[in-house]
Amino acid sequence: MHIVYLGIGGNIGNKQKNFENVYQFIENKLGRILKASSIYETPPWGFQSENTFWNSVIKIETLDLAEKLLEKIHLIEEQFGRKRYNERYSSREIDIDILYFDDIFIELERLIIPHPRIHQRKFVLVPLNEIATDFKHPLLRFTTIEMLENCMDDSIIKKV
Ligand code: PH2
Ligand code: MG
Ligand code: MG
Repeated sequence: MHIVYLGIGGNIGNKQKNFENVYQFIENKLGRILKASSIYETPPWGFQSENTFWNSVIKIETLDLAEKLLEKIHLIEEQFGRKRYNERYSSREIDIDILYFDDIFIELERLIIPHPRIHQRKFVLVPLNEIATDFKHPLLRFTTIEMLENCMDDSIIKKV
């Protein structure tokens, strides 16, 4: 079994309904959810949009290897109506990002683990800190709480 932390986000469509459904999709297709953070309302990070995000972080166990997991994640995102565009960031119904996969390090063209921007984003660190405060980033060697305390992101993050 592999232990994986996933970041979940979405800022368009029916966020309430999408978040109600996405956990069941994850359990059916990816693996058992061991922990789930609260859901937070967060301002768009890195791009402009009128639509605020909902974000959460979960911990799952899975038998899949990372690339297989990513393929399955893309299928789930598509089922929520997600379209992929060329822009760097755009609004989306559901985005599922692999934050950590055990304590491995992968750098492929379309998949980098640990996710390269965990430490810059409060919308990841705040929910991650709820379920994995002492987890040590395998490359940066900082725990979640240490990264949160040093994070320059001034976004206002509040529980839904
Ligand atoms: N995801 C992004 C870019 N910006 N901002 C927030 N608040 N939440 C996100 O999930 C998010 C974002 C790229 O995936
Ligand atoms: Mg993302
Ligand atoms: Mg993504």
